[in-house]
Amino acid sequence: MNYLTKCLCILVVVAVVFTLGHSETPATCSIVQGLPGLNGRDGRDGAIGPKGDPGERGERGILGPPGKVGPIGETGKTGVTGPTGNKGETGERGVGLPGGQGQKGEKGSPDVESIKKTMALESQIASLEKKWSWIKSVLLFDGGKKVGDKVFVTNGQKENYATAQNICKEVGGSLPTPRNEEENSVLQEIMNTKGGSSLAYIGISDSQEEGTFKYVTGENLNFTNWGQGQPDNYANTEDCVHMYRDGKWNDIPCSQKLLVICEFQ
Ligand code: MBG
Ligand code: CA
Repeated sequence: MNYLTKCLCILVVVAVVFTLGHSETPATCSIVQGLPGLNGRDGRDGAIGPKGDPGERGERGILGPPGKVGPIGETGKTGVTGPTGNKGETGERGVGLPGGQGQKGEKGSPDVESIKKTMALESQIASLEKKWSWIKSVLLFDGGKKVGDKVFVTNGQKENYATAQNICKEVGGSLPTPRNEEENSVLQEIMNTKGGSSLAYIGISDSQEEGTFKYVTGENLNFTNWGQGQPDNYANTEDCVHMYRDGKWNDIPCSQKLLVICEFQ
């Protein structure tokens, strides 16, 4: 149907409708065109089309549960040495061993004061030596006997060993200790000339240890002049030593009262 025809039909219809609305007689028309029918039902689905392009990637899902623990891996290689650690705390104070003896120092140069002191001491020593020499002369004048640097003197008393020892000590001497033949002879001489009939003690005993005779100084004997068969510790009572007229030695009881002879050195 062309455009013109369409317009014409529309006009006709409009006229008919208008006429029907104002006249009881239905109008007639040689060309009658029906009204358009109602819309038909939806057609059937078409055939499945070709697969479309993949859609855009969806958002990331929530984190799934952790998987099973895998097997232990191989031991890794030793890593590089790490940086040096911080300095540790100071340890407790140690106790050191005593150090060795140092080397001998160099000889110092004496100062004036030291020289003066030394000179004063030398002067004092010289003075004392002079005095000692004078005292020895007096001792000899009074019957003392000199041998080497020592002098034997008797006071003429007769005492037991302990008392005789104390008497000698109190005047700065000791009981006589003959250390060689010469000293023994000089002691023998003073005993025989100044002791009357009395024999004299020697500063030797084995009071500390039976059988071991020592000088009163505690020293071991470096010379002996025992008489025949002596010392015998007769009756187990003899710890002190005296001299016979012939200069030989014998052990006797310390309680015996004998001539006191002292030695000074
Ligand atoms: C004496 C001694 C004495 C003791 C005695 C033994 C005849 O000398 O003085 O000490 O040894 O002999 O017989
Ligand atoms: Ca004896």
